[in-house]
Amino acid sequence: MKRALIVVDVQNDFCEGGSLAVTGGAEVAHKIGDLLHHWSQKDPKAPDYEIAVATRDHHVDPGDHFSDDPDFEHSWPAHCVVGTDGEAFHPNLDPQPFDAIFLKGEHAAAYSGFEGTAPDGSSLADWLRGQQVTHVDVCGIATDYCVRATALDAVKNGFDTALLEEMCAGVAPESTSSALAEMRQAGVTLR
Ligand code: VGL
Repeated sequence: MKRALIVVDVQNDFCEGGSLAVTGGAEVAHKIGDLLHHWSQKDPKAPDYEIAVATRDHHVDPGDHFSDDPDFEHSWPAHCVVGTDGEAFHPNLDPQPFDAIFLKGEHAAAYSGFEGTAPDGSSLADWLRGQQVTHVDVCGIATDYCVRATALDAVKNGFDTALLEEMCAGVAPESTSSALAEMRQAGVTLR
């Protein structure tokens, strides 16, 4: 058994003050930063991850994923545009000791971190398998969109998958509770 932490899209635009702010985003960034601090200090109380990776929304021109009149379900205000501060990790996510960072969504919507690629071109699934990872814990933003899609794809790719519910923030209460139910149904352990 080898466990990895997957930190999904903890970026400025998804936190308070960003263009697609999710309530509680900055607090989630702080909690994950705290976890990463203890983990990187090898604190015996920290979870036993052998690997930590992050995903980032990384848009250039994602077509109708962006809209001037967004419905906040299928279309969104412009966010996480490459080269802007909104695309950067939130400063509360400190430290950022990631073994790899997977970027997604340059020219189309990409909710799942499993659609992302590392700088060497490897996909998240192949990269994790290459590290002999069997178990993943998923956290980040947003519970009802990118976290949901990433956790569901983790299960589909054969990883034993848990969601760190307290380290996630959702766009809307209803879609967040249905996403939690769907993840549980798919075999994700909610922690
Ligand atoms: C996300 C909405 C639009 C997310 C990304 O990271 O969950 N949500 N794009």
